[in-house]
Amino acid sequence: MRVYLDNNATTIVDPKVFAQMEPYFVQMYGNPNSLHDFGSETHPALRKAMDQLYCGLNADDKDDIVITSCATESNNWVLKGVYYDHILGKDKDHIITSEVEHPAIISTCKFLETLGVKVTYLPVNEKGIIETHTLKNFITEKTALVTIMWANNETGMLFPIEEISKICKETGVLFHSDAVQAVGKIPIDLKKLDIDFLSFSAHKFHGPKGIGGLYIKDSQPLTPLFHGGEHMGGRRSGTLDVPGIIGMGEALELAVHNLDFENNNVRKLRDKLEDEVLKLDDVFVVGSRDERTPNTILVSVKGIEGEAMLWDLNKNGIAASTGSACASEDLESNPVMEAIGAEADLAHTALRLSLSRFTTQEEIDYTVVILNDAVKRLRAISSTYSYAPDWHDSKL
Ligand code: 7TS
Repeated sequence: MRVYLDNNATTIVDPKVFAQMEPYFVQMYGNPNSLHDFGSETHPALRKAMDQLYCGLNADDKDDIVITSCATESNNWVLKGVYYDHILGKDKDHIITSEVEHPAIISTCKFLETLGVKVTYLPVNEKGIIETHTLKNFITEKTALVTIMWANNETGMLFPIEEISKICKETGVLFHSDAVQAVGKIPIDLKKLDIDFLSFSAHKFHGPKGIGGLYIKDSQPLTPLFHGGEHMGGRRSGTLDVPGIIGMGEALELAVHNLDFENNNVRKLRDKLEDEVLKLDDVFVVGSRDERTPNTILVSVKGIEGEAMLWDLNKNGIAASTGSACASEDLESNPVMEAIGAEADLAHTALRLSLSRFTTQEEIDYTVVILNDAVKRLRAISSTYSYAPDWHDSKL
C-alpha cells in the first residue's frame, strides 16, 4: 500500500482540476496577450479563474490578485517591494516577523538585513505561536511591515491573524501574511480583515505546482520583482501560465467547496491517527487540535531520529516528513521544535504527518499498524531511548 501523508509539502492535483487545464496545453495554447484568436480564446477561462480566486478569498473588486510562480516569489516580492517603496531612502528601517516563518520569509529577511534593514524575529510560545500582546511593544515609528504566517507548515498551528491585523491597522503598519498552509484548509474572508498582502500557492490545495499569487489590498503600489513585458498590468511580467492559472482557480473553488469536508472528515481521520499515536509511550504532539489546521500533526517520538522514522515509513510505502533537511554529516533538528524551546534530542525526533481530502480510512489504519511496529523496532535499537514516565515535563 502507498500512503501519502506529506500534503503540507505538496498535494495531488485533483483530477477535476487537471481536466480543466488539459485543453489549454494542447488545443488552446495561444499567448493571451496575442491579438489573434489563439490568444483571445484563452480569455474566458482566464477570466473565470480570476473570478474563482477573488471569490475563494472573498477579495474586493478594488483589490488586486497578482499571479506569481509560487509563494516563495510572492513572499520575496512583498518583502523586497516594501523595502523599495517604504524603507529605501525613507525614514523607516524595520520589519517584524516570527521565528517560525518558512525560509521564503526568513531568508529574504536575512538578505534585507545585509541591506541595512532591521528585522525583529518574534519568539513563539510552547505551542509555536507568537504572543500577540507582545507585538505592540516591538512596533515603532520605524516599522514598515509586519509579516506573520497564517498557519505554520510544520505544526499546523493557526496564528491570531485577526488580532494581528487589528494591531497593524491601529499602528499604521503594513501587514503581510504568508497564508500558504491556510488557503483551502480554513475559511479566508479578506473583506473582513485588514490584511495588506497575502501569499498563496496552488500546489498546497490540489492545484498544479509552479503557480501562486499575491493579494494586494486596495491595489496599492508595490515595486515589481519582475520587470519586462508589462503583463498583469505591469505588476508581474512574464507570459501568463494559462493552464496553471486555470488550475489554480478551479482548485481554490473546489477547496472552498470542500471546506466542510476538510473540517469534518479530514479532521476526523487526523484525530483518529493522533489518538493512536498518543497511545504510544513517550510521544509529544505540538499544539492542541482545535488550534491547528485540520490536516496536520507534528509529533516527537522519543528516542527515534525523525529521519530514521521517515526511512522506515517510506520502506513501507508511507510518505511523511521531518521538516528538517538531512545534511551530509549532521542530522538537522526541526527548526520549529527548536523555536518552541524543545531540547536538541527532542527536536531531532519530529515527524510531520499531513493529510488531505484524498486520505482514506484504510490508509490511516495501515499507517497506525506500520507506525506502531516501526516505533517498537527502532526504539529497541535506539541508543538514546529508555522509558521515563515524566519525559514530557522534563524535556520542554
Ligand atoms: N510558505 C509556507 C508557509 C510554506 O509551507 C511553503 C512550502 C512555502 C511558503 C513555499 O511555497 P512554494 O509555493 O514556493 O513552494 N512549504 C513546504 C513544506 O512545509 N515542506 O515542503 C514545502
